Amino acid sequence: MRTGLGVGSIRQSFLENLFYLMGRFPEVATPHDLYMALAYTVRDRLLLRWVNSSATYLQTRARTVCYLSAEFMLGPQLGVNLVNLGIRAEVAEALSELGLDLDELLEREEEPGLGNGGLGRLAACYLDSLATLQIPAIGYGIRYEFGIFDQTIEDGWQVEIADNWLRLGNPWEIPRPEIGFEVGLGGYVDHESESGRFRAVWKPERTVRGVACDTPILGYRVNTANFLRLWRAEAHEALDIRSFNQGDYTRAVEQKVSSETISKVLYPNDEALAGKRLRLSQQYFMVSCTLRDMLRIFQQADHDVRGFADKYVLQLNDTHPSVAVAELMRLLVDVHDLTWDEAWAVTTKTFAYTNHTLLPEALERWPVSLFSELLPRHIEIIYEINRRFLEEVRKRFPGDEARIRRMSLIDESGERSVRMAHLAVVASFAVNGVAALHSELLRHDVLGDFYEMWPEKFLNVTNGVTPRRFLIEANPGLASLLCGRIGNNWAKDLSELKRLEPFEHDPELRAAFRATKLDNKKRFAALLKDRLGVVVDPRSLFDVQAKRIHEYKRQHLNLLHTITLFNRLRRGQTAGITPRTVIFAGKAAPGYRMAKLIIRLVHGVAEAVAADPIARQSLSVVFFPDFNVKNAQRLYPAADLSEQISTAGKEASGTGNMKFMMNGALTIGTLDGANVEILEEVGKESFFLFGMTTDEVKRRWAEGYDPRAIYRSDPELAEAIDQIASGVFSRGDREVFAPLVNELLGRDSYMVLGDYADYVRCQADVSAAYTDEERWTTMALRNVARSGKFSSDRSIREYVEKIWKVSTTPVALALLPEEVVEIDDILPTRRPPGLDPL
Ligand code: NBG
Repeated sequence: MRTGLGVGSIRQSFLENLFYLMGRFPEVATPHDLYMALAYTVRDRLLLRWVNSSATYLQTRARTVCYLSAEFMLGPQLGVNLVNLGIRAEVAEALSELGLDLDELLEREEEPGLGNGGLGRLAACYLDSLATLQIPAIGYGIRYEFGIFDQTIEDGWQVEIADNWLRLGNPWEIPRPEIGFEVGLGGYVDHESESGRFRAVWKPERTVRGVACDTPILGYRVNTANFLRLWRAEAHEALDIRSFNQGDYTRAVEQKVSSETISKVLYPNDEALAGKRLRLSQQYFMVSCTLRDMLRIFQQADHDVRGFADKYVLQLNDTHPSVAVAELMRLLVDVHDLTWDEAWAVTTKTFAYTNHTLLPEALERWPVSLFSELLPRHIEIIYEINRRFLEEVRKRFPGDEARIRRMSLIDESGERSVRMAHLAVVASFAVNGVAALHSELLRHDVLGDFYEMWPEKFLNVTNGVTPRRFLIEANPGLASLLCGRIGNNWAKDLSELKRLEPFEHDPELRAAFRATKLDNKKRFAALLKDRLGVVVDPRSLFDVQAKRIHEYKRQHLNLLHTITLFNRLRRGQTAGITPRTVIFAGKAAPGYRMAKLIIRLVHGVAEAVAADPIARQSLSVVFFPDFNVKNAQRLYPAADLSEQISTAGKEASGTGNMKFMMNGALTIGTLDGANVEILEEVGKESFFLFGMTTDEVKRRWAEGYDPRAIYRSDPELAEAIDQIASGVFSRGDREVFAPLVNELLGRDSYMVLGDYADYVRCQADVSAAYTDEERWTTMALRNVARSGKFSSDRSIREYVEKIWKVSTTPVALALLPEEVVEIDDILPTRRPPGLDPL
């Protein structure tokens, strides 16, 4: 049978799919054919669960979470689906009976990298947890034809390669060509009066069609399969026949191409996006399709849209989808004929907003001119929301015009712009940060005025990550060690990992734990050798910084320490230095010059260290290119030390820190983001803490921070910076790193020099601890045992309780494929005939 979970049934399905879907027989099949046949085999089993989930949701009319996000960094699907279905061993056996190797097929998968970093990966972890916790949910986003670029390195510089992830087809996706919406852009608004009632009619200049592409998302060992619905842009018609008839074929083709451009490419972050018309078009495109799809599904059972917020809660993942506020108002007022007040009541019960950044330059703003040109009706709506909102502010705080200017949805200083975060806060019933410290800073700094006005709206939900992908799939060695000791309940309830603590001193466990880590390190070392030709010592301390390259994350602070070690080794000051492999991984935004320079410097330092016969005995520096989900799964399990060294107050949460911790790495970090909570869980003895606190950072700025004075007073620091400036790491070229040196000695916006001395001090503690194998083992074990809080299951439970108020809706496999033919079986009897399915 096509959905059976036994070895025989899997083997049979695999061969059938190879034959019927790929048109191959085993002897001539390519590795890609084999991968596809296997993916379809697994997908068949997901579909059974998906159909049953949809049926259950329809029947129970379940309240549903819609997670709206411009990014979902899903990563490869085959492996996690095997883990979640619980058939990895069966599949491996079925394949081996055919002479095939599961691991080789897993390697073939191109990952959907539809995100930049933490924010997009968080959305993917949350989908996994929502399904695992059996919560009815839909993820909504954009199906970018090109996701985040692939990174290669040439002469130490990052070179971006287009991520053509769909080239070989995507077996996980089910296109739904009949679920689609025309999305308007540009044009003007007619104001008509219809039997005494004012009515705005938007006459868009052009329309683009958004078509649904669905990916099933299965929970861990449950029957719940939710889905991610991504919108793909299509030209309105294949070709504009009128232009064609007039002989202007090229114009017709151009229009088709420009419409389809909307979902063409994911924007890399950290670039100046404010003026990018295409980016705003993407955001609106995603939002309009999503809201209309939700209304469509809603109206299958209910006719009064005033009840919309009872059926749905819509979580805004950062401000990227926040134009949804204006779009929902437009749909309710202009299309569904609600009054403004009725529509606003629905809107403010529907939305909740998560903020993911404190960096002022990352808070989205759109020039009013661009906004009005692209979305003329929406700017009117935003002005009206603003007018009513500011009236309320004036009532609460009479005479405080400075406050009005600060809080307005429109920034009037300089070029007028729409403040998307303010729009999101005003319309949402809940606003949350992503770690305790971050939420606190939102309340008192970034959104302080709003907190004063509506303290009850503000809350915290600390981020989490899915242990299914980042522990079970990524680190099978550690996972099976854990199962041997404490059973396997932790996979669903990660707080159970603390049951490991009573065994902390058990020599057998400790030895096995160390052996697993060494094994992972050896495997990673082999990968480095294979890919980069670099040889590293698996017994050395694997000191890893893996995340987007950004000045606030301070990869250059790590480099200054590395250079310091290099200099000490060359001088023969070897006392207390433990052999180390310093590993960097991460992408720089293509337009972010300083970040690219930092990558160049990593390579320069790596080269200098490798060339030095003394230093290279105890130090090596590696840049591991193309950090994506697949590579991340290889790297976390091999790490001993996790670098979380952002300037305090800059990193909203971090989630890599949690993935490292789960895999038994110790953190060296500042009191920033979720590091604060990691420290709270593991205690000072199992965490390497250094650096200024948020308050100290503020105070130092206020006192007049002077990086040059620090440079002058610290000879080792001065030596390192002088070497960078004088070409030691650039084969004598004194120009190339000048911008970096000038920034550090000039403004030093992220206080790299201010934290240098304490960081170097702390790294010496790390070396000492690593030399003491028993001490290190205790610390590392404790990190694993206390990582339970950082499961995304815990985060999702908090969202459910504090914000979403949705219920668990278990799914039974009541419908088996042959019965599904009777479509009536899965439809609620109340449902009028002829309506679209979910
Ligand atoms: C990022 C933060 C991280 C955080 C993730 C997920 C953005 C805008 N923010 O610290 O920088 O872990 O969001 O919340 O990408």
